Amino acid sequence: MSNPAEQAGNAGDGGGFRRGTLIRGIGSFYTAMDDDGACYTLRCKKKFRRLGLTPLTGDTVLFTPGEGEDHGWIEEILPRRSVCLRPPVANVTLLIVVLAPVPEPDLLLADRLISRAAAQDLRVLLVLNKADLAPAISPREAEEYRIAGLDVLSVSAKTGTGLSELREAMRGELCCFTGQSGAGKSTLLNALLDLDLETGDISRKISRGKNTTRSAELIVRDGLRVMDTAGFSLLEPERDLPPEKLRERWSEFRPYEGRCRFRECLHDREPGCAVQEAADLGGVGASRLARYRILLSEARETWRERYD
Ligand SMILES: Nc1nc2c(ncn2[C@@H]2O[C@H](COP(=O)(O)OP(=O)(O)O)[C@@H](O)[C@H]2O)c(=O)[nH]1
Ligand SMILES: [Mg+2]
Ligand SMILES: [Zn+2]
Repeated sequence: MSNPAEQAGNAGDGGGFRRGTLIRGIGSFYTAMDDDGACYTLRCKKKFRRLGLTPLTGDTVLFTPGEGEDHGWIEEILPRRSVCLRPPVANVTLLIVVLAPVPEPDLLLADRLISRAAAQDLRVLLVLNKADLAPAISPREAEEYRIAGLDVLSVSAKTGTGLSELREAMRGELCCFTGQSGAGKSTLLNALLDLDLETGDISRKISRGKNTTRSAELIVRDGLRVMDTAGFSLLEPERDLPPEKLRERWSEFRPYEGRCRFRECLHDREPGCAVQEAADLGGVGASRLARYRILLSEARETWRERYD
């Protein structure tokens, strides 16, 4: 059996190594926080470059602390639970997709994000912010997401409605907020973690350049762990996704897989499609299925053009 400590060659007392989570990296310097909240400045041993390994914010590492003013050393990077490339962060367990009545929700973007999360085996929480104004999506749309296995939570960063439930849902997870610009992610983080992130349109315009180049930072506060990932909304097409893999990411299709007339059915209007039948009867969300088909045709196109 390979438990992480043994893998690092320091079974027993830990071989003198300490264990921590990387909360930021600037240049070749990293900051690790241990379980007691103490922070250490570390550098990365050369062997990691040989192994092609770059430490990421969110990594659990074993390290040797520095003495006095000196920095310490990252000795081992423990196996990752998940890896995101944009921004580069490790070990996120819960993706929080924020929607709001304004700007008008882009459910195709939401489903794209949910699809990426499913590929990484991340849980997704759908947060409907600005409940003080109006519901972000219709009850029917919310039900479709529940059928897809997502938790859906109505909140208002402005009035505080639903924030204690949101905190509960975040406890024990390494969370990453995502969603359209203007949905209220920064306002929510400020309310949840007592932060002072810039919000609103004007400050966003001014600070955009700065924010998009800054690396992700892990905020640990009040028992919550959240990636502060300004500029996370960019999504590039996945060039290495075979179109027939996409359906595996729609968990509500699962009970019907294998029941279509054609074994290779992609649930794209083929005759005798069990997923289409389920959608007609309400067992699968019809608008989720419609958006799946849009993303499927996109995946087919990207796949065709992948060597261009
Ligand atoms: N009415 C209302 N406005 C909100 C709420 N949350 C955020 N906002 C406003 O929505 C705008 C965008 O918020 P911001 O946090 O910058 O969005 P971000 O781009 O997702 O980080 C700001 O003007 C906020 O004051 C809310 O719960 N209710
Ligand atoms: Mg923001
Ligand atoms: Zn089918």
